Amino acid sequence: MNTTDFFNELWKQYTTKAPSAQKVKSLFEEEGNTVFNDHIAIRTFNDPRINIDVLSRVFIKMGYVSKGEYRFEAKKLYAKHFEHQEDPNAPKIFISQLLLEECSVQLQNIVKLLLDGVDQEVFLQDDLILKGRVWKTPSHATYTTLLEESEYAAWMYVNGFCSNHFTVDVNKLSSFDTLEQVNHFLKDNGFQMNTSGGEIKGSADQLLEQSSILADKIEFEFEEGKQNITSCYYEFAYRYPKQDGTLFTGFIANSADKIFESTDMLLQKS
Ligand code: OOG
Ligand code: NI
Repeated sequence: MNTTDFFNELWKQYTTKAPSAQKVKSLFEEEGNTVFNDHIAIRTFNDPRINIDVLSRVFIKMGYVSKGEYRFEAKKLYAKHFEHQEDPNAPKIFISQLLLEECSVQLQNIVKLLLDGVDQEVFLQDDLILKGRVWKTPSHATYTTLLEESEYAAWMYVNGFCSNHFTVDVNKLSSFDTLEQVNHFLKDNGFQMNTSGGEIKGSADQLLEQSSILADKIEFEFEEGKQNITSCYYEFAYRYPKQDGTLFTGFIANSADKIFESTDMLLQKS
């Protein structure tokens, strides 16, 4: 599969889980914009079978290189971002992993058993991140147990491998000059913003401003029956130039920490 097909397929799967993203993109297009994607993000556990090193392989093959690393103490997460070596228009890739050894033994056992139950060949495939949840049907009881300890773990348990968000490159929108204007437009159209840490995370000083709408809620078939879960969300990023005049391409840990919460059910109003 070539790079374009890969990202198209990823977008297709993402928008089935996050129909709001498709709606927002269409609204921007109706205003005369062409929408470019700044980055995508993938979540995983740091089990050696599916850790960042494993999930990034497919991108390395496409010509991506590792550029930055980030640590989220409270959430027990570690992340890396990747950029394409030649193509500055290729979306950046942000991959995070839950540090299992810092979690409870109970959580570690849940994840280990889950992964042990999967045909191990699946983890070696290049299109793993297009496969969604590759383990057995989740139980709502286990979901609740995970949720008490880590929203990230619970989200991963039901959603599996995918792009949990795409990101509108606000610099390239023709009908908006600022992220504030974008947020205003989103709220006018009835979308709920992630307000954790403020509607806009980051600043011109930090060379990156970000906002996101809350993840869509979808009905999910657990072992015990149907329940709502959060799926994927849409992000908006505005980048500022560095001293050398080129745009900053990294991420800001403090902002990312709050962006993660876009999938937190507790932030949802209704
Ligand atoms: C990633 C959150 C961080 C950013 O742009 O800082 C992020 C996630 O929700 O998995 O995307
Ligand atoms: Ni992001």
